[in-house]
Amino acid sequence: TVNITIDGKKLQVEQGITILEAARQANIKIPTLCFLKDINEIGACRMCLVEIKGARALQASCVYPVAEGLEIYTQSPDVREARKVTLELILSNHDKKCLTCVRSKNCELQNLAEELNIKDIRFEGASIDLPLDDFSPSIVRDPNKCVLCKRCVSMCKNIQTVSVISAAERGFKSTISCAFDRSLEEVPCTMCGQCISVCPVGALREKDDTDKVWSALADKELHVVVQTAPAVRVALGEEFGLPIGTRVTGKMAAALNHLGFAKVFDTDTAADLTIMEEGTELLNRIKNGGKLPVITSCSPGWIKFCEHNYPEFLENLSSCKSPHEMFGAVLKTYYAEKMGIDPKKIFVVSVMPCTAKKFEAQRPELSATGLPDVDVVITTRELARMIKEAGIDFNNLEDMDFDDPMGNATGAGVIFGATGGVMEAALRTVSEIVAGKSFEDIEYTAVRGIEGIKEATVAIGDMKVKAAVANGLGNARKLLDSIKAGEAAYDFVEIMACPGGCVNGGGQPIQPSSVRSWTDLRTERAKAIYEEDVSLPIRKSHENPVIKEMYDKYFGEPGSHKAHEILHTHYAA
Ligand code: HC0
Ligand code: SF4
Repeated sequence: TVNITIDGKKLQVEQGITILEAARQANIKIPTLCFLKDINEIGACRMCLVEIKGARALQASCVYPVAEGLEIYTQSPDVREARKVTLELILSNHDKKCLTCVRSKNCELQNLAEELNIKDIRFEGASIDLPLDDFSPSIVRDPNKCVLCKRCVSMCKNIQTVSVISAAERGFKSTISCAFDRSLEEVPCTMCGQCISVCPVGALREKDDTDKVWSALADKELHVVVQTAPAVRVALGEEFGLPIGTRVTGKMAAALNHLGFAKVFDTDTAADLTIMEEGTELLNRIKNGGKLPVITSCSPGWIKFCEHNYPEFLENLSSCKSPHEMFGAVLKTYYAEKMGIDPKKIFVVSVMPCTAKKFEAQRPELSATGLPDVDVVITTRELARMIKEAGIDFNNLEDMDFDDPMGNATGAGVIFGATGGVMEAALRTVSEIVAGKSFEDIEYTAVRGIEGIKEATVAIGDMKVKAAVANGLGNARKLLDSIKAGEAAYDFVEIMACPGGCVNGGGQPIQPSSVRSWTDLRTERAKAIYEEDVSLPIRKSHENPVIKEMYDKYFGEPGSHKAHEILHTHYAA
């Protein structure tokens, strides 16, 4: 430890931490804008300046390490004035249309202006007037709101290793953009939306598709059904001020019911179906010398990353559609028949923690009936906006259940939302199918947690199945490179594009740096996912009565011809 003083307060702090962190431990708040722990620690924006006794100039506290005897001042007149000037300069050419900004009230710039008590902007900034990039089905970039913090650049480059956005220097017109001023639609963006999650302002946002949902709901001819992904229920509450990691499954179902959906279904049910199909596929490939490892195909950001960067692995992908796409296909076939509804009249809305799912839903490969399997995808954030727009008092809603006849999913379905969950759900089922008996010990903790790459060797009958799980595209890249180099070999690999899996998807509620730098959103939300797993009466996909009935009455066996026609697809290079 080292001894320092901050604003006269004597402190003993760990060596190696930054002044910002030391101040935080002492409950002294230093404002920041570009800083995001572990992702963007570059000291670029100069908001976090502090005065250090004996130092020649003010220093950026987010990158300045503590040292024995440092005397630090966070509120001296020089510091206060420097911060205000910096902020006013940023505000002077910012497109300040806060009233209609999607990030209003959740904007780090707006909050800073309030916290620093900015009453007037002393500088006349040249206003930037650059075109919006809204050609991507998932992501909208508004350069006029960009504060050049570079968090998105770092996320895309260092964490996701995609590197499609970077800083372009053009004097005062510096921007963050894609090479040659292309649209995100024209570069190998995976649509993961992780750049949105770290944007402090409204410069990056999802393509808002709520109007499409409202119009469908207003159309009396349509049977509008909704399904919700596993990870939405453990994050939606954050939009209504509930603590991170609060489960709101019942309130979410109630809110969707109030919004007027004919049926409220759970994507988890289709996750159970995916396990039946993917588990069967895995066993077949192992037995029949098929392509190994089988790699999961449910994360559309990962699929797109694979197509652009690792086309040699496309044959390894499971042929299963992702659960929500399977559900869409089931709703327009099995369910349509069962309920006597014309599939053309069924409108499927998916609520997903993911921006890439918007892109996925438009893929021509995902159509079992000639119609798109899923009609519209909205994110967790968009659902929250619809709930607010409808005037629903979310926090006081009485819990409701998902609707019959597709209502009950298992614990295996819900854990899909956290990294390692698809793997664990598959292992729960495959092990029992092979053994022909049921096991008590179903928690595969080796594949849980936020570590980037996890490995496990699992005995299944007399086989030893080698499994690996990667979350975040940078980790996926590492794993694939090691497989390519022959340094590692697996039978089954789970890849999720987002760090932590879907709980931390690019469509989830956005927490400011002041929260997410110090609280691990991935862990807190995943905890809630595993709580829900334990709370459910059935925790193995193959025991789900809804799924059993679907096979009995419609598909026959997992992997049947009919199952292949409806539930599987093929991503070609
Ligand atoms: Fe996921 Fe899914 S678990 S991708 O992470 O597999 O988005 O939550 O809905 O489809 O079920 C996201 C989450 C899903 C799908 C499921 C899978
Ligand atoms: Fe990069 Fe993902 Fe953002 Fe695309 S969506 S620019 S891949 S971080």
